[in-house]
Amino acid sequence: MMKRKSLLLASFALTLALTGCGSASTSGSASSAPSSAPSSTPAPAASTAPAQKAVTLRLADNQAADYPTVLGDNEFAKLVNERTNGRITVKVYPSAQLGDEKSVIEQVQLGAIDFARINSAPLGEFDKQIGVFNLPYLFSGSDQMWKVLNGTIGENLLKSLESAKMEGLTYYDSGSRNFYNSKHAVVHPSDLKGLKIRVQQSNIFVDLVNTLGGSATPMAYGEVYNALQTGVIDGAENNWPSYFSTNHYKVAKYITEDEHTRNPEILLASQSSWNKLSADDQKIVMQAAKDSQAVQRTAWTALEQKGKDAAKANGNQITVVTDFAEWQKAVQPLYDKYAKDYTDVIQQIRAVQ
Ligand code: GTR
Repeated sequence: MMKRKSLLLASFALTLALTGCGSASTSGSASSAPSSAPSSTPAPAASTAPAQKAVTLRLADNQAADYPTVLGDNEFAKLVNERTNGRITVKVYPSAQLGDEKSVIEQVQLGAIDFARINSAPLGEFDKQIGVFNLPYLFSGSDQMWKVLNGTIGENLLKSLESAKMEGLTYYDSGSRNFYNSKHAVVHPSDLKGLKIRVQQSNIFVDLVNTLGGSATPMAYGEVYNALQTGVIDGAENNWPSYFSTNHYKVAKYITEDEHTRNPEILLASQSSWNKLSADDQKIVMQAAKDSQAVQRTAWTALEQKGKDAAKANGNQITVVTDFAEWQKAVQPLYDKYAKDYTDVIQQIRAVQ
């Protein structure tokens, strides 16, 4: 009796798997949405196996359609499609169409969104280890950062996202972040005193601005332009491409190249969607993500220059920092508070030359 029952159950499960109706996920109700459910068909055994079902997976990005990260996403989608002979389609949704970053992370955790390109700053609220990127002046420069990101340390940090139900695929460039405002030039850290500065939804960034004497206001990216324009905030902080492409440079004309953080962008998958892919498809997707990095980085370098040129042409006042020591000293309280969580990884990062 028992035996018969378990046989029946086994054959039911097999039918589900073969028709693609089963769900390998244990974690989210939302994973049943047809557009986000990848095929869970096991690797077919030659001729008797049915063809694997075609699936469309969704990728969220909060940047505009022509922004470097979205160009990277598109390259990733193209490579996945080509390398699966059209079986897996990745549909890219730019411009925060699927929600702001915090809400996209939550949807990814539930399996309602399959892929996302997210900045590492808000991700740090969900996965403590990845939060190491929020420490100011962590890297000595762009080249050193890329050695770290594309080496073992970077790979381990991508892996750490598994503890937050995500699968890190690759990094995209995000340059360095700088303060800008509509009031006056910021030459020294103390010039930030009294300025109301928008930050990402990240506690350490709140601490950063408050430590420097400003008043931090966490806010979703899409709301910043209006808040600057109406004077709800005095300033914000971001890299050159974002300052330019959002038109913040038109309403906050004082920018200081203090380069306080380098928060890489991360292309990631929902663990629930990931687990439904066959091992072969996981390999294809992972490699496509890594291969898409080059396109993103080339577009990045071009837009950094374009952004600077546009700010100059607009008559913006650009303060170039030559003495980073005073900025590093000013942010020391953040190390006193947070570095103990990251002692080993900070040491490893700094050892990379
Ligand atoms: C950008 C990043 C976005 C978002 C934004 C922000 O540099 O690409 O994903 O995090 O910063 O400041 O909210």
